[in-house]
Amino acid sequence: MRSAKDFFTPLAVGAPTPVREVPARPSRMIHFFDPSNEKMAAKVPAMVGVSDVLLGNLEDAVVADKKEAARAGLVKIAKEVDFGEHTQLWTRVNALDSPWVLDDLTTLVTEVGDKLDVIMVPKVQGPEDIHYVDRLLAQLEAKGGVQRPIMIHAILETARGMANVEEIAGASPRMQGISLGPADLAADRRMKTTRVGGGHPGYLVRQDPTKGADGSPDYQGQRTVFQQDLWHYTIARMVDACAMHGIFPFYGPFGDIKDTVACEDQFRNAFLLGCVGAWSLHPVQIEIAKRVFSPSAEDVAHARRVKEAMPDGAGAVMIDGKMEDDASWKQCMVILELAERLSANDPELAELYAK
Ligand code: 1VU
Ligand code: MG
Repeated sequence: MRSAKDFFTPLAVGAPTPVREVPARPSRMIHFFDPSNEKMAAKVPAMVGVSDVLLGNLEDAVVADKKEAARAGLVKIAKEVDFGEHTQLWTRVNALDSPWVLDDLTTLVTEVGDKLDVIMVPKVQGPEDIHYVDRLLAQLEAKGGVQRPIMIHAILETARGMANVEEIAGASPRMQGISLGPADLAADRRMKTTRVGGGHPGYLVRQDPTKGADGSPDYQGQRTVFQQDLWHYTIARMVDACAMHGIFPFYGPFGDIKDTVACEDQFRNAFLLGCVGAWSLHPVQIEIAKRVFSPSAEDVAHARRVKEAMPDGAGAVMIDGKMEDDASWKQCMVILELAERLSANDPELAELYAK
């Protein structure tokens, strides 16, 4: 890690100065599209203003003989589409050990660097991966005359990356956030699942047996089972690492596109634990993420009541039979800040929260 003294010094002469605070732009959904898929690419202009983030994916899900078409397609889209004030353009480049990533970074940064907000780097193993991309981006930004620093988003999808998550989060002032990549992580950990995110019916706890007529446990009797969350530990640890370094945590993909109910549950668990958004793989998931990662009108109204009752956030008051104090006031401020940030971009939410 660089010394504190030179942490914010550009890593190449002529590169833009790194930011001291990560831009907190609404990023409730990172919507993935394959720029080599003409149908998907054609839908991008209409998704501006609908999705907070549009991400041109170059990595997994794009087959090897489409890698160059995807890269070229993304350059074309970045040049031709006006993403406006409210939608960010991100990309996911190929993995650092792949033959494509150098061309991905070189082409994108020098040709459309000023249009790109964030570069998502997959399969990050440790801070050394971020240091490599950090220096390379600075060199390319200088070469391409890019005016503002492009941020880095790491995907947490290896056991080693997980073990190094705190160091990854703090590896560079370019770090914007981290996403949990449950499918690759499950494989790398040798978990015995075959899904892309979400729960598993086999991961459960079971109620104790009731007693039979003779007083002994009835092991074969009816017992309630509770499905547990496979991802709780991972998300919670990622959230702490991100919060500690002032960057943003995200849940990743939910592969069962038709199961919008379970997708909403997975997204909400992530939201409640501190994530700011999730990936959307299909247009149907954009609305789910928008709903889940925007605080509810009830929570916003409650937070306002607490703020009105304790304007300076000190002391203790009773509201609806519950004690509110400095700590619950701080939670309310988190909700209110998010509501204000989202309403600034979204008149419907502004109206909802004004009621
Ligand atoms: O109505 P049309 O035929 O004109 O269009 C289809 C389809 O092309 C379009 N569509 C999309 N448009 C923009 N962005 C998208 N992500 C997107 N997905 C589909 O919508 C219309 C209806 O589509 P559909 O319901 O018939 O769905 P398909 O069977 O065409 O596609 C489903 C999949 C899941 C294959 C598709 O949505 C997709 O490829 N999504 C992105 C997958 C991805 O990016 N995977 C990598 C990230 S996940 C990861 O790395 C770990 C597992
Ligand atoms: Mg992956």
